[in-house]
Amino acid sequence: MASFFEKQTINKSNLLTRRSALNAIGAGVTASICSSFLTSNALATSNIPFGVAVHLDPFRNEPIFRELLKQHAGLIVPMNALKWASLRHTEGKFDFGGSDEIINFAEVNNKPIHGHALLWYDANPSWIDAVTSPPLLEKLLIEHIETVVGRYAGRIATWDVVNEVVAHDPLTQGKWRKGVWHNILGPRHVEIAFAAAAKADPTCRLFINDYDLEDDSLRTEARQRAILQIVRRLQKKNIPIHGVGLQAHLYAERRTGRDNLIKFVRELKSLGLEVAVTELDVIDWKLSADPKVRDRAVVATVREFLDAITDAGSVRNITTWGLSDKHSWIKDVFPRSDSAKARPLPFDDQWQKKPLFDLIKKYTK
Ligand code: 9MR
Repeated sequence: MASFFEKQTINKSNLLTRRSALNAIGAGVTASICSSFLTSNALATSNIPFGVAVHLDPFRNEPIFRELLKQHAGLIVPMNALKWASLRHTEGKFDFGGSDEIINFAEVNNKPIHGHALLWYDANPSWIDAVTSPPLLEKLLIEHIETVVGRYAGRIATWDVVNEVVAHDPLTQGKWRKGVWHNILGPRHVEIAFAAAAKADPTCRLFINDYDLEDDSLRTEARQRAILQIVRRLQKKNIPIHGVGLQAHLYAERRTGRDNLIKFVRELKSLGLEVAVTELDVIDWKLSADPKVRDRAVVATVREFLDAITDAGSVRNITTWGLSDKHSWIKDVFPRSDSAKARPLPFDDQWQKKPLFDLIKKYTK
């Protein structure tokens, strides 16, 4: 996704000491420094489900993936199968083939399901991106949400109702993400989507989901503020919203903005919201090639983040965006300059456990 390439340039300077320490870890000095970031609170929080986003191709074609899901996943998220691009190839028809496969598997294996996503600026069929009439787009959005949420009502426990509606950089681009929904419907698109989802399944927990809410930049603080404004506005209008999903596509070269993050999460909780980690993985494109060095740096990055988020209060689930490096989006969107393979996820490309898996198991049940 192009926006992920936009670079973060503004960092606070007051965390240089910790940043230097972690840079040293990234350079392969030792992982032991990281243990100072561990808190007993984090490690005692072992009732958090470990969620896994499921990509349809390996789910269908690699039996080991289904086995590992049965063994380890405490929550299943269809990675792409519930997006408009998968469900709505043509205007008149819904194609639930892929989503049904994953959801049936989750149900047979007693795994709760998180739905992703009812509204996103990306992964839309071209016919929806071409709509220019506000009443028509509103009608199509409501019909879509009623049909999709209605089909899985009582079966999908939580939904990402809106995904990435905040601009990549609100400091320079304004608050909202540009795309068909905002361009045609304005800020109301968020209210329309939440109201429709609540009506279609009043028992479902409804989330707003976004990325870059975790690091220590001014841009991230602006993104956090934008999310808080959206939440407050929905609440003021009595439109249900129950949670915020932090995607947590973490960059190994960035640091968690621990203080900002804790403040942000506590503010959300004071508004009555839940917080979930929804798309965890680590972008390792700038780390040295040595897999051991990289795995240590990936663990350090995730540990710093999970310590902060679990210290801030309860977390609904911790979900990784896939299970094996083999099928991660990171290698395509953040290609390395050498020939080494990206290692963003808990299992390697041979489906072998990596140190990241052991770390995540310390925080999850
Ligand atoms: O990982 C997903 C990839 O397989 C899809 O091709 C892509 C477009 O549908 O979406 C990726 O998932 C994105 C998620 O839906 C929202 N946050 C960013 C994820 C990575 O781009």
